Amino acid sequence: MNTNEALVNTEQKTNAFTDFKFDKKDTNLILAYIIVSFIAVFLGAVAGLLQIMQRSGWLVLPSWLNYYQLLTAHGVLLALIFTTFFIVGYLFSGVARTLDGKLTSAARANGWIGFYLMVLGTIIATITILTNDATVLYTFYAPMKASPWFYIGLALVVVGSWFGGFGIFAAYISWRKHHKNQSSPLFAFMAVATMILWLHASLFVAIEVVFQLIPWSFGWVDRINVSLSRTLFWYFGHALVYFWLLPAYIYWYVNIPQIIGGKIFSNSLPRLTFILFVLFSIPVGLHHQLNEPGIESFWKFLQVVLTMMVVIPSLMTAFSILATFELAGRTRGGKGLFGWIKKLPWKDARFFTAVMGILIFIPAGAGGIVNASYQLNQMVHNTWFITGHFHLTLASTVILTFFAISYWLIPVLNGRTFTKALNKLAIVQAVLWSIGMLLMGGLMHIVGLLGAPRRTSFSTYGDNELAATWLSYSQVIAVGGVILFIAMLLVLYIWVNLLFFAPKAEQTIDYPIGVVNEQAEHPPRILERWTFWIGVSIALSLVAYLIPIYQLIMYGPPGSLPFRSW
Ligand code: HAS
Ligand code: CU
Repeated sequence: MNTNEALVNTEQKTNAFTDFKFDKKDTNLILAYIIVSFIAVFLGAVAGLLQIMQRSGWLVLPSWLNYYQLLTAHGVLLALIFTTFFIVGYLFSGVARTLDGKLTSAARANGWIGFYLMVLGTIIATITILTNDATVLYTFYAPMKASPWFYIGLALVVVGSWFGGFGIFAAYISWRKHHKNQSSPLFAFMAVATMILWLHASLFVAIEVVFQLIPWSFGWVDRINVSLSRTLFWYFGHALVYFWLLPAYIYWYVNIPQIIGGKIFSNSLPRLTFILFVLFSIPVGLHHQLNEPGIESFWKFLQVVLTMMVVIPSLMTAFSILATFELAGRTRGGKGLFGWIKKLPWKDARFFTAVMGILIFIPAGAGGIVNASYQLNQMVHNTWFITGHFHLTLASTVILTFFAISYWLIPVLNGRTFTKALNKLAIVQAVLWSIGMLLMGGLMHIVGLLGAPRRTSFSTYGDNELAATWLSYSQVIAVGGVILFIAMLLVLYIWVNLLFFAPKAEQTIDYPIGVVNEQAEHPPRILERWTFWIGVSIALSLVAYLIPIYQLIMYGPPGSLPFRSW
């Protein structure tokens, strides 16, 4: 079959549900994931507030609680638990909506198995953090050691999320069977790509946890190959950041066009960007280890080059969403070079909140390129610059987008209205969140350049002069943290209202799925040949990782025991 052959475009058809309503069984599953994510984000935010106040000298923690414990809770609950629950819930919702309007029973069953495994894992891991038996931060770097139950808890979360992925694949495969020769709806395509990326990457953290950390923490083996464990972690860890980002991109590409009365600009370009992420998100993890011994600089440099490749799909995204916004603004009557900007629905929190995230991504992404530059990394590695970087990416761009999603997703699921009053509050929330993050994340970049270390509790460093400058920045950073916490309380208020108290809507609320621009070309068939792309992804990862991992296992870096003694 000709690989360039065009497929029938289904986007138009799937948009034809005017009176779309979720099956109750799907609603329950999706809501379960979303509600747990809300609980996690709130608890994580409490830990964040306390720790930034401690680090800035505003607060002395009671003897039963310490800074690193809070930092672990903050990282695990936000970066791992909140994100994964929210993402799986959101992906299920869009897959159900675009693939014939409901999930298959196999998809649902996998969804529930995944949910219970993840909840169980979360409870176990959280208990070990609270009892101070797992104060190892969210990256759980060896040789810091946690209770084995912490690793078991996290393993359950990862395996649970795989079932979420299997559920999405099940729905997709069944749809493909019944719709031969059609390209899948964009949302479903992107959800599948995201889950392929996730399965590939998280397999390697599972290997680290199961074969290294669990045996070592139970005391079955005495020693651990530290460099190998970190390398396996980052094999997973960089792709993890795209596992957070891609669902936000799905929202920008697929849902926002409908919300702003525009059209999806192209049906092929977004697919190509997601394929590029599947290929290039993984063979780049060494950019987190540029300053670590035991890995030859050739491999580090190769992965730096590949990191620059993974920037390309984000630049393509910048181009495409700008085009989508401009087309929408012009359809709404915007004239002149910039007149269309004014015509965008700035007062709609579902748009505004996400756009705040999109705008913050411009400096945030630029910071990422600084981190990835081999030489500059020496300047910023292990400083607060990096903490600033991921508060502008994950904690601004991604989270603001997730807030925006929640404002229509809950109403679609439970039939309550996102009232004008709630919408106004949400706009205030987005403004406060952005100010708080820019103060906190922005200044962390600056003070990081002055040398302030990351992952460090309050210290005056023996009244050192330089440290005193860091401390003066910390005061403003902590103000940012307090503003953020207020914004967190606002969004919590909005969620509780949307879940329980907002008035029931009189009509069904439609799930926004954009229509593809009529002039857009049909996507080429090759983009949907998953086995081919998975093969290329594995091949690229082998090129980037096979030899460095082989060397770590056979010879071991200086100071660490290899698997085979020499
Ligand atoms: Fe990163 C460390 C490099 C993106 C998260 N990153 C981290 C850590 C986290 C993280 C959590 O190379 C810390 C891990 C730890 O604990 O140690 N990062 C990059 C690069 C990118 C990047 C090159 N990071 C992210 C994203 C994250 C994230 C996204 C979370 C979601 N990062 C690094 C490196 C390190 C690192 C090193 C290790 C540092 C060290 O030494 O430890 C790129 O993907 C960024 C590409 C993005 C862009 C921006 C595109 C802009 C767009 C918006 C356009 C807006 C328009 C305006 C057009 C180039 C799409 C619209 C118009 C209107 C009118 C509204
Ligand atoms: Cu990275």
